[in-house]
Formats: sequence, structure tokens, C-alpha cells
Amino acid sequence: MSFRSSIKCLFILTIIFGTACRKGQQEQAVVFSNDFEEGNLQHIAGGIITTFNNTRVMGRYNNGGFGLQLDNLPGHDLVEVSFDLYIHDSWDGNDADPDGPDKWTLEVEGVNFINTTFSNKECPYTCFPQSYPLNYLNSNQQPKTGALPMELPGACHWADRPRGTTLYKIVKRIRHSSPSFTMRSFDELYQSNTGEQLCDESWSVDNLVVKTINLD
Ligand SMILES: [Ca+2]
Ligand SMILES: [Ca+2]
Ligand SMILES: [Ca+2]
Repeated sequence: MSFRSSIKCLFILTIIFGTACRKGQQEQAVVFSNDFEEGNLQHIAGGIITTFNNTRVMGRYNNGGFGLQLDNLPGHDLVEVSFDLYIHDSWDGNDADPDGPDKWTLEVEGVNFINTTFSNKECPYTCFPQSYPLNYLNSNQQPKTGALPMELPGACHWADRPRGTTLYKIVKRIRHSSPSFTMRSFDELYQSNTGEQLCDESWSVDNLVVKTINLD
């Protein structure tokens, strides 16, 4: 085979296999990304910026939360929401009244996609179970189940504890095709033994990213 024929053959193979590789791939677009370092709260309702562990985060919240509204999205079949969720201080998980259950919710277009509880209570002392990674009240998981294996100090009440905060990576793909997108995240926390509720139990968010995804 001549050099010219070899090049032609390579060109044809590239077209054939290149097309095959593209088939089945997903086309993704990042439509929102915020690490909160600039204090930018565009598209966000209820945003608060604080510093935790040398990074700026959105929060902290106690019986509160935030909303995100995006418009003019490109055509898509799915939306992927991802963020770091910090659970700070003395969350009691599935524990009953008066100090629990300590619930956290992620809602998209008015539908609950995560409605769960978290527990930061260390076993074997006050080992209250949590529902995450399942929804409340489908399960009794060990505290911190599904968390990243990191030691992070508490934000306030447990600031002197090396494991006072727990980090979860939340990644959720949702069928969605509307050009506008609305999500909310909020908590329902109970702490009967203190007047400083935000210090006792809170949560915050970092590295919030929304992607649209086209399926073939
Ligand atoms: Ca940050
Ligand atoms: Ca508590
Ligand atoms: Ca509580």
C-alpha cells in the first residue's frame, strides 16, 4: 500500500470509528457554577456567605435555606445538580422529639428529590442513626454513612471537635427538559436545649454546579 493510500485509509477509519465513539455519548453543558469565593449570589434567593475551613460557603442555615432559579437553558433531557454539603455540629438524625428528627431536603420544581436526616453523633456514646443515603424514615444508618472520609472541625458548638462537621458530596440527575430550572434546599432542625440554634446545628453548601445533559 502506498503512503498516500495509507493516509486515505487512516482518514476513512477515523471517520468510521470517530462517529461510532460519538454515538451514545452525552452532550453536557455547565449552566451554573459557583464556589462562592467572590461572594456572588446571582440567581440565588436566601443566599448567605460565610467562611468555613478556609473556604467561602453558602450558609450556615438553621430552619432556613436557599433557592436557585435559572432561565434560558439550552435544550436538554436531564439536569445534574452537584454540590458539597457540610453538616455542622450536633445533628441528631432520626432521633425523636424534642431534639429530632433533624431533616434536610433538596427539592427540584417543587418535588422532593432528597428528604432525609443526618446524624453527627459519634458511636458508641450518643449514637443516633440517620436516614441518609436513603430518605426519612426508610432506614436507620450509622451516623455519617455516605460521608467523605475527612476530619473537619465543627463550625460553632463543636468547633473544638476534629469531627464536628461532616461532608457529603451530593450528585443528583433528574429528568428535566424545561428551559427554566428551579431548586430549593432547606432544613427542619430541632434543638430544645439551647437558645443559640444556629450554633448548635447548621449546614452549608459549596461548589454548587448545575449541568444540562442531552441524550442521543
Ligand atoms: Ca468555596
Ligand atoms: Ca443537637
Ligand atoms: Ca437536633
